[in-house]
Formats: sequence, structure tokens, C-alpha cells
Amino acid sequence: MGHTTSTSVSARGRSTVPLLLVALVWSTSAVMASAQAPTSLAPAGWDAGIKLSEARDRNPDPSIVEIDLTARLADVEVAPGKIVKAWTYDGGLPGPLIRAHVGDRVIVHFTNHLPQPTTIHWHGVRVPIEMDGVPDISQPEVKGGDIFTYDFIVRDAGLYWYHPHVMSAAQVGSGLYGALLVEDPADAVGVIDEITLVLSDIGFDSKGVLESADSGGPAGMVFGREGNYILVNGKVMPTLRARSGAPQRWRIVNAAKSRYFLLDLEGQPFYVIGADGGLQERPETTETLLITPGERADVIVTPRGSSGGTLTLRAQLYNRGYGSVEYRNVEDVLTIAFSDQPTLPVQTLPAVHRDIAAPKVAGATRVDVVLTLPPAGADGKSEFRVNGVPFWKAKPYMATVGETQLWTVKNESKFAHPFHLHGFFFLPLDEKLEPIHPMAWKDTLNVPIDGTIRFLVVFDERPGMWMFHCHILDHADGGLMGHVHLGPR
Ligand SMILES: [Cu+2]
Repeated sequence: MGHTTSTSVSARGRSTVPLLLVALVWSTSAVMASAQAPTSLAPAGWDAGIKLSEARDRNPDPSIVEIDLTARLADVEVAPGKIVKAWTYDGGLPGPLIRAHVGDRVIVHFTNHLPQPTTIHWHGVRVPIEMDGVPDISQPEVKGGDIFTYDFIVRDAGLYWYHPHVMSAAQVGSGLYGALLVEDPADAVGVIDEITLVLSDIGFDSKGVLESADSGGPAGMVFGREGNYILVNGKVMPTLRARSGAPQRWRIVNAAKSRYFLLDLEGQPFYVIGADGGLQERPETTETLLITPGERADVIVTPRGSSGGTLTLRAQLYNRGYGSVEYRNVEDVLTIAFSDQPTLPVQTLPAVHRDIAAPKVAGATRVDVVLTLPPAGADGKSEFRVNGVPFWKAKPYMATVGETQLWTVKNESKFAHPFHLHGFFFLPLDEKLEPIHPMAWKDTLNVPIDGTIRFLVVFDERPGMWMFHCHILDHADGGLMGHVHLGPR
């Protein structure tokens, strides 16, 4: 295959083993219940109605993924006869799935044909600051008609995603997002029927015209605008086929600009094996799966139902602030349609395991952050504040290369916030400053209403000005952003 993981030196304890060795010992980071080559258990064409289009790699070098990507307006059919004039990558909603192997070099020749400047941010990927897509920090804005080449190594296996960092709420909300899947042979957990699911929403009227990005005025900003159509891989309520009792691996990203997804499968369990930064310490079973904007989940589901019947993936209500549960209903997300094959006997799910070495709390620099939403001013405008100031009045937080920091983020606003740090993974801790198990590398973490999150982050060798912000993009635009200035040692 020609891929090598030997270049991906990790500062975070991920065992990195050259591929040859992986093939021999099946790696130290993922252990399967059985080393037998898995075979598909799904009915033929099970994912045909929902599968993402994929970016075309035009570089014959097996360790380089080189693609062209164009942002442009396009008519997109999200349901039969339901067409929206969306902002797209390559004319699709979402943009094409980019597939790479850990250690690959990814080159993206990006052209902007939008009526606005834009950039691409590679959410969760440990890129150099020059590739982070933040205007004026990483790069100038890419103006209409201009080209920018993104070029970086993908060091970590996992599901990532890409989206603009210019007028983010408007541009992401209009359709600009796509998934980047970085695969590692060591992460082949034994379930071959795998699909990437990009969850999002979009707002448009009966003529297919996008809802204005500032609809609802200041109150819309404070809530975080949600689109009126839930999308899975760009489709309203698509159908995935399944054989009852056959496990499927779902790689899920929430690319919505504000909407939380509290998923349930009519009470059937999700077997969670990974999060933002790849596989987690050990699997965990849950009946509801919360994925807030920006977060990812790697889960195995084993849907069960009657031959020819259906099962519905639903979004339950989650209270992320006023307007998120009042007068709202559980919404349907995806239909699972069972084949007429007999139900399979109970399958042993893979005993996925990953060694995660927690950074040390002792010696970590403490950083305390409080999120607030003061009453609106006389002009009726509200602003979110981080330690008393919105981002446009904030000074950067300081860090040095190699430093470990312990962040405490306290939410004193009456809205929940998915807190996202660019460029680095962090490890969530509990109130006793012990790692939360199963441990998982995160780059986005929900701070519930009146809640507090704590995490350890090791700032590796990539100096620069790294953003953090709420991934409810209206909140980010409304003040809830900041920067970490990572300087040389
Ligand atoms: Cu927020």
C-alpha cells in the first residue's frame, strides 16, 4: 500500500508503528476480537441511497492525496423535487469525502467561485498554522476567482471535516462542509460495512432560497440559527438498508452550524468506539448519542427489526438553551430499511482498545475561562464574552511549545456551547482532575448550561496563533472566540 505511519510522531502517546510492523502484530493500539478478514453482512447496495461522493485523487503516488476542490453555488436536490440554491464544494452537499491514510500528504487545489471571500479550515487536523484556514492569521482570504493550495500531512487517524472560516455561520449554514476520513490499518476493527454520515441542516423557503444568515436578528444570534431541514449526507430523511442483526460502523460528524444531535435508534444501543481524534480507550454502549456541532463519533450499530420493516434514527430534544426544547418535537433523521434476510444471531463486537497516555496534571499551567452572556445593550444587541470580553476586545492567551495546560471552561451563560480548539487535541478531565473514562482525544467538547469542562492540552511543536471558539457559529460570530498565541520555547 506504500503508506507509512513512521512520520507521524505523536506528542500525545498514540503508538505509531511502521506499517510493516502493524501488518505483523496488528498494532498495539487496536485489538480485534478475531483476526479473520471480515466479510460484508449487509444487503447488496445497502448504502447506495446515501453514500457520499468522493474526491478524486489525481496523484499516482500512494502516499499523496491530491485533489481539486471548487467552492461554488449550485442547485442541490435534498429530497425528491426539493431543490435549494446552496453554497457547495464541487456542486455537492456536502462536499466530497476526502479519503487519506495516516501519514499521507494531502494537497488540495482550492478555487473560490463564490460571491464572497472564503477559506478552508481543516477541523481537528494537526496542520501547520499556515494551513489552518483562518484569514489574516493563517492566510489571506481567498477572494472570488482566486486559488489557494492547502498542503499538509495527516498525522492522526480519525474522521475530520472541512469548512470555511470566513463568515462561518453564513457559509457553513449555506452548505459549505465536507468530511475528511483518515484511515489507519490498525483501526480496522472488524466491521467492514462502514459509512461516513455527515449530519447537518439547512434553512430555505418553498422557492429554494436560502434563509438569511441574520434571520431573527440579535435573538437569532443568541439562540444559534438552525435550518428547517435536517440532512444526512445532504438528504432529507434518506434510507439506509440493513440486514437485521448485522453490525454497521458509522463514522458521524455534526457539520450543522448550531443544531445539536441527540440521536436515538428507537432504544437500540450505540457501541461507541471512537470520538474526535480516532479510537477511544475502550468501547462504551449508550442508548442516546449526543453529537454537538463540530464533534465526531465512531460507532457500531447492530440494527434489529422485522424482515421488510424499518427502524428510525431520531433526534431527541436536548436543552442547549431557550428555544431548543420549547414547542419542539423529536425529529426523524434517517430510515433503516431491513432486508428480507433472516436476523443474524448476536455478533461479538470487536474489543477495540487504544492505549492513551494521559498528560500529567502536575506542572500543567492553569487557564481559567468563563463564558457569559450579559443582558443586551441599549441597542438591543447581545454579545457573548470570554473572561469578560468578546473576541474583538480580547488579548490572546499565551502558551509555549511543549507546554501542558489545564483548561477549565465554566459556562455562566444560559446557552450550551460546543467548545472547539484549533490544531490540538485535548483530554477531558472530571472535577477531581482525573481523566474521564473511556479516554478519548477531543477537539470539540460540549459545555452544558451551567456546566464546566476541564481538559489537558499539550501544545506541540507547531507555533502560531490558534483559535478557540464556540462551534455554534452564530455564537462565535457573536463574540465567543479567542486565540492562543503559541510561541517558541
Ligand atoms: Cu456557543
